[in-house]
Amino acid sequence: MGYVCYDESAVTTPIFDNQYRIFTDKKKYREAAQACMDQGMMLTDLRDENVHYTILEKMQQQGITNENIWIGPRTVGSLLLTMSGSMATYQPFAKGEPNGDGPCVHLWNNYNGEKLNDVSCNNKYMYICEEQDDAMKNMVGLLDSLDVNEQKVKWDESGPACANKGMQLAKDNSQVAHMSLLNKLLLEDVNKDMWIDVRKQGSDIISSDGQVQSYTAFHTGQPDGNGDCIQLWSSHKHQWDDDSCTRTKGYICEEDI
Ligand SMILES: [Ca+2]
Ligand SMILES: [Ca+2]
Repeated sequence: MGYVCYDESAVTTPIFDNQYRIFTDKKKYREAAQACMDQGMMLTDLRDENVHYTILEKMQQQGITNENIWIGPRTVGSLLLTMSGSMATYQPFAKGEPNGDGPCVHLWNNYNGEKLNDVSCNNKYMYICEEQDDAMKNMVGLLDSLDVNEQKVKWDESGPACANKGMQLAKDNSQVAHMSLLNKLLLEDVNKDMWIDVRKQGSDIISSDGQVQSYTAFHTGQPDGNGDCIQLWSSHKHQWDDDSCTRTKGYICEEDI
């Protein structure tokens, strides 16, 4: 006897001609982000006040009140970035927020959803997905091209290990590339130090092909000069840290395009 499985608790509210959708099942941020992507959508950018207040109005019509709701943007260093890696242009944080208690951002029930708050991504909230625009589709493509390896190797060994898979060590030379790495680690729930294709050469930041790059994502207080290879530092939200190249860490490969 066959039957169809579906999650009855996942009530969805289509709004804006299906461009936005509110999901009322409560999930961790990464689970919510994955659920949106499984629908061909992405956690919403919440791009402006009009989108924000239309969502609040639709929720109220559905009797969804006093709820915390995940949106896509997360704090990265001092920036608030959308999942596709662009700057979040609309940031109606509550007074005193973001206070750094987590990188994930939600509509806050304390303010009837009118204000944003940063919290731990492990809280379980309802969430809002948005139909993917071109930047979101580009991000999905980047995520598919990345491969996270938890087996620990020295930095010098990480490039050849990727080459063995027909890939190369992942570059981190733009805000979008950086967000793709953070998204990948978050979606795969990996919180370990990771080598990437970034190192220091004198005062320059370079990749292994010798290309000097201007983009950096150092954690506050770094680089402090204790090594020439750059890791995504697990204890500091995977922002950059210079470290000894002979230490062993996981590594992220990308498709060699
Ligand atoms: Ca907070
Ligand atoms: Ca360091």
